[in-house]
Amino acid sequence: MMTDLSIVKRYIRMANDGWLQGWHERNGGNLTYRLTKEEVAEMRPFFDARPREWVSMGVTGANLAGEYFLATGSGKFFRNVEIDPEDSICVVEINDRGDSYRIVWGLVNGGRPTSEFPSHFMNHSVRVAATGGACRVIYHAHPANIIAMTFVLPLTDRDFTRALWKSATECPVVFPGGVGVVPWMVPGGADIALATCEKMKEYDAAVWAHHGLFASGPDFDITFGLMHTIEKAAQIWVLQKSTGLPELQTIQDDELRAIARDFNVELREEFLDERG
Ligand code: 2HA
Ligand code: ZN
Repeated sequence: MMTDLSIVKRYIRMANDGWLQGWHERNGGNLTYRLTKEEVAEMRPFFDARPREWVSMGVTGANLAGEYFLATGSGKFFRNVEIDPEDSICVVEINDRGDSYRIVWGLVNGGRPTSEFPSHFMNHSVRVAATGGACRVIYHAHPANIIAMTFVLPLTDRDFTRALWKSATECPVVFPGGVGVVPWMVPGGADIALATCEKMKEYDAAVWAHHGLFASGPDFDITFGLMHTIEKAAQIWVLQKSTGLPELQTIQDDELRAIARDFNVELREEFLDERG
């Protein structure tokens, strides 16, 4: 059956891993994966005999026409994905204009793909273009520490990137391009989708002020790992500030450059201060 397929198992595992991290209270967060042609062929025997109605998305991603996505359902809880995937997740097909979807499997008790599907869809479109087709995963979660940071740091890409890079030595290696920051906006609509897209043209992760984090990548490991690394760095930042003690030392900008040189990554130079 559908849930025996490797790709579906790995998708469910990622959703459950996020739940276990505490990033998905209630119906918080959403996960979409753009299927390969081979994966769609494997799935096709399990598709519903009659696909559901086409639903207009109000946004267009011409480069995603004819693609298929695994998606969490709107109002569904990550906590339930592993124990009841047929009720919690779905596969959707995109039409040949790239502006509508229809459910071809899953959400057996009714429902729609995630309320953030327009955001996910538009960001897949942007990331597919930015990565030459490599990007397949978009993941949105509500990790507490990165959200906490959005109350006390200026909401700029530079401030967040520097704070995170300096909180844990691996960070500049994992996200050398930095992270974008989207100001507080109403979730679920076209505005937050477009604002996030502007950031995701340049970054593979974007912070949503007072809300959460949006991350993208070529596969589940890399995307989950990016979310995990950013949130871990945010936790260290928050813990460090919470001691109330003055900061006696940190990683210097030239030390960030030294990491980049040895690990062969290119840091966004405009986020670094002048050479010392
Ligand atoms: O799915 O996380 O941003 C609920 C949300 C909306
Ligand atoms: Zn959210």
